[in-house]
Amino acid sequence: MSITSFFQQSFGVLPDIAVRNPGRVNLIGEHLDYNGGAVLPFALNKGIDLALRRIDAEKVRIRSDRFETPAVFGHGERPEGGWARYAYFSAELARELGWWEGGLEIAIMSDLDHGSGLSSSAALCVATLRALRDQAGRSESDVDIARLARRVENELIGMPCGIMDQMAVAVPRPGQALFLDTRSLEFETIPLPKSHRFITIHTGVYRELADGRYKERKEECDVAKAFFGTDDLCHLELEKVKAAEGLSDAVRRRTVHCITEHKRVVDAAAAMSSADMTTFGTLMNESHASMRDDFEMSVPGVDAVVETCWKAGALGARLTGGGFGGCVVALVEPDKAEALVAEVLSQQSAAFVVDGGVSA
Ligand code: GAF
Repeated sequence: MSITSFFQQSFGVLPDIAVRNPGRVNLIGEHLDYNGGAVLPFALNKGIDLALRRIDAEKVRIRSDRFETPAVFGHGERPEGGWARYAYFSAELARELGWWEGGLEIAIMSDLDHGSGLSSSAALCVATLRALRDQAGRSESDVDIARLARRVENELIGMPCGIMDQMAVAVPRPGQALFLDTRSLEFETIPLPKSHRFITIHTGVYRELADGRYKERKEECDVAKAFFGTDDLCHLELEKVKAAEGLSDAVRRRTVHCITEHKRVVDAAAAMSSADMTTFGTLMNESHASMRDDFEMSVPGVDAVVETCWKAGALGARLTGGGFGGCVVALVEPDKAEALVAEVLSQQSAAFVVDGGVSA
């Protein structure tokens, strides 16, 4: 069913506007987007469709094809849970900015599983803001939209994330990677190579405690920032960090990850631009080791999937996203893809493929 038909089925009229927004997978550069580093996510073919219409009643009514019960909010509410609050808070921020008044009907269709680590929440915030921007005929850029979507997460949802996910779902087209400097928001888009496939596999390890542990890592990075007197851990000198006295071992290792991971991202973007996918894969593997040992954001179930990918002939495989569960992304030659997937699924009964990695 199209999003327009779903809207009509839900609310009995046609929408004013409909938009589609992709999800993302990060290829390399984890937990760098609040530490001054570069990241390299790509936009998926899967995503969120959203349609909306302005109404007179001062209500925001939201329907999703994923949930039976519609959500209805008045203005100024602070819902503490639930999928619909991402769209609601984004709409409320846009209302405070003067983009619309009255009420809204919003319909959402998604082929991104919520909680699968493909940035469904960033995609929902960006889609809502984009639809409201376009409907109001405003001139904010996609980068402005990404900044606002991050404000929704930080200020209204209470998730202290960086800006990678919002930029990754707002800027590149599906099949493009985004080489992003998270300090300046300067970016370059790089087409994914046609010669290889990036396969995204959910490990079956769900990230129930992820938000708490994400915050814990962020706080450790804040300790390092205070210690070194900088907001930018990624550009510190490695030797200076290793030799610094008075820093706890854990905080030192978090900082080491930021420095080495940032360099890997820069090298990986260069490798992808020059079609050197062997080097790219090696950097992915080194990234996983750094996330496992220095940033300590992996868990045994994730390591097991990554190791199975390595054994099954992946050029590279690593945890992707916020960590403590979620997805693994593997780089493979197309003729090895099927066997790799079969091997992972036979070893890990809870794992499943979320994106088969059709090249650009
Ligand atoms: C989550 C966050 F939302 C991002 O900002 C980023 O920090 C990522 O984890 C880790 O790289 O997706």
